[in-house]
Amino acid sequence: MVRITLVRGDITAEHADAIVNAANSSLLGGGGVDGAIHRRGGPDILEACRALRASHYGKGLPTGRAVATTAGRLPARWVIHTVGPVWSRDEDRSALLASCYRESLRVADELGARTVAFPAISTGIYGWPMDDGARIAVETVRGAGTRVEEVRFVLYDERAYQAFAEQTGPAATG
Ligand code: AR6
Repeated sequence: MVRITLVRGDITAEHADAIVNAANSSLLGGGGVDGAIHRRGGPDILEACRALRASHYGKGLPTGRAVATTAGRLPARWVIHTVGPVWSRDEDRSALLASCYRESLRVADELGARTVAFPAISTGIYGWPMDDGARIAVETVRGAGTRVEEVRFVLYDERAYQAFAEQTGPAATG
């Protein structure tokens, strides 16, 4: 079964086989973790994203899907870009958020990645409530049936870390 660990920090510093980017469907970068990944990873990532747009995703990468590129200058080998749903008060989009985690792990399996680092997808600019985002993340990874050995949730602040720790229990924390 996949081992889940929690760390507090900046995902661009992670030495994992793959790190996951909370992207948008344009794949052309943005703010938040997406901005940080492109900034620190350098132009090769954007170039790879542009190539993917041209070959496969002219209309954008659909919400809930995932796709991999080089990690450029980052310490990881690959960046897996996934598009989280914008949180909605009126509509339950949980299945799409779960799909981001599941699809990212499916791509990681295709790549042969053993360690994968995730941010708390959709919980920043896209407005998803942190506790619920943490619950969906942990439940989905536990149920994913992946060959990935370790999933590391890299949480940017104490509030996010505590929300995930609530879901995993003490086994995942340092
Ligand atoms: N490392 C780890 N976590 C981070 C980092 C970092 N360097 N920076 C932010 N976070 P967000 P979203 C946390 O907004 O909500 C972009 O413009 C942050 O505190 O990055 O999925 C995209 O292009 C939050 O808990 O992603 C999209 O347009 C979590 O990462 C849109 O934002 C996700 O916050 C996606 O919004």
